[in-house]
Amino acid sequence: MRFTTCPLDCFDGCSIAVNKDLKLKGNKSHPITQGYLCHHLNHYHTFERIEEARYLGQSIKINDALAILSEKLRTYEPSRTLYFKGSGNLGVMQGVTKRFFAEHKAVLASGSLCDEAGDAGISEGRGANLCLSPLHVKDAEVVILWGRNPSVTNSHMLPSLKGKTLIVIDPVKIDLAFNAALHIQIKPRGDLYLALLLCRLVAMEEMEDQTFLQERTLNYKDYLEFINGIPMRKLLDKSHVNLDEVGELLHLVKGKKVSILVGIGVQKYSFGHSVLRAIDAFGAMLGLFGKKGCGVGYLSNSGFGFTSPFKVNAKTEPLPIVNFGKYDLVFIQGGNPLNQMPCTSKVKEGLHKAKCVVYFGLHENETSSKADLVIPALSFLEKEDLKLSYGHPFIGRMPKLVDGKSGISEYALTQALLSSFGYEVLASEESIIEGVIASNSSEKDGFLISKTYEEYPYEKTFYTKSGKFEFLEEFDDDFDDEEGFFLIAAKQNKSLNSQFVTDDYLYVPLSLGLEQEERVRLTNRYGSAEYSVMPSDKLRDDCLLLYSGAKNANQLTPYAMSQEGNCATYQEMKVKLEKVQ
Ligand SMILES: Nc1nc2c(c(=O)[nH]1)N[C@H]1C(S)=C(S)[C@@H](COP(=O)(O)OP(=O)(O)OC[C@H]3O[C@@H](n4cnc5c(=O)[nH]c(N)nc54)[C@H](O)[C@@H]3O)O[C@H]1N2
Ligand SMILES: Nc1nc2c(c(=O)[nH]1)N[C@H]1C(S)=C(S)[C@@H](COP(=O)(O)OP(=O)(O)OC[C@H]3O[C@@H](n4cnc5c(=O)[nH]c(N)nc54)[C@H](O)[C@@H]3O)O[C@H]1N2
Ligand SMILES: [Mo]
Repeated sequence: MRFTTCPLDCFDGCSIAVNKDLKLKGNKSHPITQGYLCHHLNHYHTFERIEEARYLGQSIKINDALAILSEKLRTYEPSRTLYFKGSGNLGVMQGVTKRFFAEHKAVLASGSLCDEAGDAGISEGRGANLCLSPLHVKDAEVVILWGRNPSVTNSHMLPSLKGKTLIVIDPVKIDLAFNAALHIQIKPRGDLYLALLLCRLVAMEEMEDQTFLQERTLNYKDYLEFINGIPMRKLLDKSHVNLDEVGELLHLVKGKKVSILVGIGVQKYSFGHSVLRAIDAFGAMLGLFGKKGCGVGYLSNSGFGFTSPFKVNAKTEPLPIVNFGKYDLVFIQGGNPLNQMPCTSKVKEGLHKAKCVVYFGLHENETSSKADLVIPALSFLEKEDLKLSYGHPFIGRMPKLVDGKSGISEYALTQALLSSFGYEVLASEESIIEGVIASNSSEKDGFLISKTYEEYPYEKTFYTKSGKFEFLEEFDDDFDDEEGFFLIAAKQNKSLNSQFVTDDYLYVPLSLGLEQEERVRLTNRYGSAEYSVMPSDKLRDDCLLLYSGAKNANQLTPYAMSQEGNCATYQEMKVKLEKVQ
């Protein structure tokens, strides 16, 4: 039996036992994985891979693909070459390709389709974004799931939720809402206002942790003044909650060890950074940071404390709104922008205009089908890598376990390009990987763990300049809550974004009186598309839902990015619905 780590974009970063037939099993002795895996890994070998490289629709040898790539890189101006990386594989070594493109003076798409708006807010208040792992949450008495859906996106958190008082804040009645002591079915985009409302009430009820506020925070008085200036009516209307619910929430958390687990649901908006700062402020007023079983956890900065081996200086463009059409050569690695990026019509138009689109990935998808040059990647079992997880502090080795039949690793592709262009080549994979590990790890129960978590997160310090927690001082919200439905973007069990088994239904509230498979058209200023519907009793009457990876998931999402963090804002819009006759 040999061991590796899951490469997928997920909180869990599972430790996997692999037998000689390459069957994957959850590592029983790993404190997070506890012997079980998700649907994706249990069926990993059943998903079709790209077997051969191809150019203009014709199969070619991998070496010919590399020769064509080199030739294209020489043909087009480096300043008109774009490097774009998705999050299909979150291994540290995936970033190696950036080394070549930076050296070549190409433009790098930089920013996020995911969590960076929230991350920016957390970084402003706490100086660094650390995780609350399942081992930490195990010691909580109350857990608030705030725009996060662990039974789908973080199943290895579930054992730590057993027996806890659960509070769910989500516009959707997610599975865990059925086990919750309280479900606040909040209006989408209302979380900032709910968090400020909670802060107001904590102050009114004198529930603050005064010692924490005095010793560990910076500008609390100004913050109180700021929130007291916002009319109560506005806070209630914008979040669409009532005082009974909020009172119940405060009653449930009073004097308890509380972990607040926040997901990306709350921050898919222009002011996403402020939402996280407001939730953090609520946590700080209750004095939750740096203590056993307590805290506010989000998708953390997994690389915090480690040296990053592929840090480069390069010209960048904001990723969520990058205009592919401005470039001659577009190199896309580990992503499917034609399905996953916001505003599909813009992406389509841009990729159509670019002279040569290269797709470097594992599976066929919307983007590979439009690419001129397709280069198959090796799977995580076939190359050397290392995983730092955004949901727990364990470091996962990912040794090469088997030779790949086709495809090339990111390291080998980069090394080939660097030497073809006469640039300085890379150090060995082993030395890069060991260098990262050595920079910030220690051993715990036979596993490597980030040194940052030898104590409770923020136990000794915040990572801001002042060393203290800093409250938010303002926010900017000019969204026009026009007529129409909110369109929620969420994750589902059998897909990992557009990989594996996707679900194309548009979920609609029962109040619309639509039948399963009825066809409807959604329209807004960004686009229009048709869907088959699936009625659901889990939605608010003002919400529709499409899962990540659904066909046409991004026809209506904004060509825009967040105020901070260069992040996509998938839910900063509303849609109109009409039946298709
Ligand atoms: N099985 C599976 N696991 C995954 C993924 C996957 O595709 N499939 N994707 C991975 C990735 S890339 C990520 S980033 C993480 C994301 O992990 P999560 O953040 O847990 O995932 P989401 O489903 O995007 O959002 C969580 C919840 O936010 C709610 N929500 C939407 N809008 C709002 C709002 O305005 N306010 C509030 N309070 N809630 C809102 C949704 O209804 C949803 O239940 O999961 C990772 N894990
Ligand atoms: N409408 C809507 N849009 C969304 C979201 C949503 O919830 N709703 N979620 C957003 C979020 S949170 C995220 S993180 C993004 C994700 O968006 P993407 O980063 O585009 O993720 P995937 O759809 O998983 O596509 C990843 C691709 O990586 C390739 N791949 C896998 N492993 C490897 C490897 O080892 N090497 C290489 N070279 N390629 C590999 C696979 O072929 C796969 O097609 O989408 C965002 N877009
Ligand atoms: Mo994500």
